[in-house]
Amino acid sequence: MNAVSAVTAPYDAERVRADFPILAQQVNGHPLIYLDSAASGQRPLAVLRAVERYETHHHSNVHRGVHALSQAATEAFEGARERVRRFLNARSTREIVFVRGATEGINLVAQSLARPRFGPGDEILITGLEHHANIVPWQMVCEQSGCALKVAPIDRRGEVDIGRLLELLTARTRLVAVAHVSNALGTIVPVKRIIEAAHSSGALVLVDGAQAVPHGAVDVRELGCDFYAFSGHKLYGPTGIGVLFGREELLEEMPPWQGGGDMIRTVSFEKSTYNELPWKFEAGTPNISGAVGLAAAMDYLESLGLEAVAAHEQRLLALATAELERMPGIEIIGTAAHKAAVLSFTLRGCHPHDLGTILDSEGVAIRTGHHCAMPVMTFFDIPATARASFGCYNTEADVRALVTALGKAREVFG
Ligand code: C6P
Repeated sequence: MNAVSAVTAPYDAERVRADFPILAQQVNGHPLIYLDSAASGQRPLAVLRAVERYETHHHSNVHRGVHALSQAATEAFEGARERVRRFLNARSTREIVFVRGATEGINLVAQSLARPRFGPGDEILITGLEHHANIVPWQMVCEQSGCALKVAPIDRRGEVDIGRLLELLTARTRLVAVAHVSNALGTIVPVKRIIEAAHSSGALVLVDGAQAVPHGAVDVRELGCDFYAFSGHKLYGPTGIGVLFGREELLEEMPPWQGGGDMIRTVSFEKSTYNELPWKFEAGTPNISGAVGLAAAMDYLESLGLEAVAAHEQRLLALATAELERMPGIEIIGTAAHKAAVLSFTLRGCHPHDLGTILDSEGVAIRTGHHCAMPVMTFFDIPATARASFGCYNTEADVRALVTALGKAREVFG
């Protein structure tokens, strides 16, 4: 993920915003200021239209029929897979498994790779900033197989303690599972460095890319990761679709984790044989329109330019950070040197939920809570944070609206 580099053409966020019809509405009598893209991005017209076109003209089941519609649907679905392959620069579409989202992708690796192969004496290494989706599946595998879970700690800035991580990386470590970007803190984790260290110690690496793919180009070959999981809905695509990239040699050796239609080659009551990659891991009718929408979202984002979007978001993050740092009573949680477009904070004397409600009454949508990262909250000894997150459509005016609404909240609670 290359967060920022020089941008030539000026980025026109107002024009980008106009591509997102949902943003042109009033909430509680105010123009909607959507600062919750880390929870779910909104969809541009290009995505809405691609899904509508598919549903209106091409829908049928995939891989099954000889009739024209089934072939059109299969082409659309497999075309989307090729689009994802290009987006990630994977070697082959055999490495691109469609799943429901990052959560399902991680569970697939936990159940298909780790559960049958890992046992007592083996270790899985994660970090202290993981989302529950990159903690609980590994805890389940540990219960099922007898292997152990190790956690590399974070520091007060919200950065992974790489020194400790390297100490915890031993010959017993079979897999390192790490977020590329923390959803609760915004920290960009130096995953390439972690991957290199893990590989030289003989461990595989899964990267949870849910919060990284919207904020910079990801090249799985350049990274060298073994698995990379993300969700379509954080990338301005539909919900219920996501991707697990896996290196072909690894996926080839892994057993299917769900059985049913499409994942088989032959079935008899005595024995079934399995389909080729990637369909071996796609039991049942897939989310076809979701894949079509995801491909359209990738086209859209690349038309804006991932680097340009990332640079724009970095400007908004820097502006919002500077403004909030000036406000007495506000504490920013997560001050890593390299952050993506996430700003978590607390206001003294005000529960984040109350803060979220006040901001909502001003039309400003932020997320409050533990952000499915309870260990992060425990580490900072807080129950929750308020979190503003930025996407390609946010503007400096959105940051000013956030600051103004926070000013009102401070008048109430200050
Ligand atoms: N984070 C947030 O508001 P799913 O639910 O499968 O699409 O994504 C799960 C997930 C995995 N990893 C990271 C780093 C994430 O941020 C998320 C989802 C949302 O932060 C919802 S809790």
